[in-house]
Amino acid sequence: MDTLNSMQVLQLVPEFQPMVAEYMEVRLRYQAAIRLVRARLEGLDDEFSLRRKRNPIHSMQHRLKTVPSMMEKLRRRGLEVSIASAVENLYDIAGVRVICSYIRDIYTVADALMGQDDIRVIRVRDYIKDPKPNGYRSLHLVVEVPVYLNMKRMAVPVEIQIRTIAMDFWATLEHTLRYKVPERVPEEISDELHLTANDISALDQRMQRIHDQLEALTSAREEAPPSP
Ligand code: 0O2
Repeated sequence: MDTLNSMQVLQLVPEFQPMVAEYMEVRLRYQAAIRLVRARLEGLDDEFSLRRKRNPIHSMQHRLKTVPSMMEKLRRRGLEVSIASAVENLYDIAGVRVICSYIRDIYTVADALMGQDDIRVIRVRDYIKDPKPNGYRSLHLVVEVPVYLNMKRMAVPVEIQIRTIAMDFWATLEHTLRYKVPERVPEEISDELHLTANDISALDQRMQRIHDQLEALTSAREEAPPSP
C-alpha cells in the first residue's frame, strides 16, 4: 500500500483539519525555498567540477516536514500548536541534505553557499567538530533564502545538513535502529554504536588523506616541465 502523504494525513486527523488550507499556502513558500537552495548547490557543484575536475557533492535529498511531525515538535517544546506557530518557531520545515565525498568538501560547499549575498545565515551547528554525545556527525546550517510569492519577497528558512557518505551511512542506520526500539536503547548497544561512529570518522579522515596525496601527485605531474 502507498504511504499517506502529509496532506492526506492532515485530512484524516480531525484535529488537523482546520489547518489544511493554511498549510497548502505555507507549503508553497517552503517548496520554493527548497528549489532555490538545490539550484544554488547544483550551481556550486557544476562550477567546482569545471575548475577542479571533480564534484564535491555526491548526492542531495530534500524533504518538507510533515504536519504531525511539526505539531509534535511544537508540543514537545511547549509552544502553541498551529501552522502559524510552526512558521514562526521551526527552522526545519524545509530540509535539504547534502552528501559529500570528503570531509573538506563539506566546508567548501558550506562556505561557498554562505558567501552568496542574498542568503542570510541564521545558525551554524558543527556536529563534526563537536559530535553529539551519541557520535552523530554533520554540519547543520539554517539559512534564510528569498522567495517571491504573490509578487512579494519573503525570507524563508531552510535547514541544510551537510555530511560525508560515511557520516550519512551511520546517521541513516542509527535513525532506523533507534525507531526499532521505542524505549531507551540499552547502554552497551549505544556504546557500541558510538564506537562505530568513531570508526567511521577515522575512515573519513583516512580517505581525505588518500585523496590529498593523490591530488598532490596529480598536480606535481601537471606542473612538471615536459621531459626533453
Ligand atoms: P527529521 O525528520 O530528520 O528532520 P531545532 O529545532 O532545529 O532548533 P534540533 O531539532 O534539536 O533543534 O536541531 P538539530 O539537532 O540541529 O538537528 C535535528 C536534525 O538533525 C534531526 O531532525 C535529524 O535529521 C538530525 N539529527 C540530529 N541528531 C541526530 C542523531 O543523533 N541521529 C540521527 N540519525 N540524526 C540526528 P529531526 O527533527 O529528528 O527529524
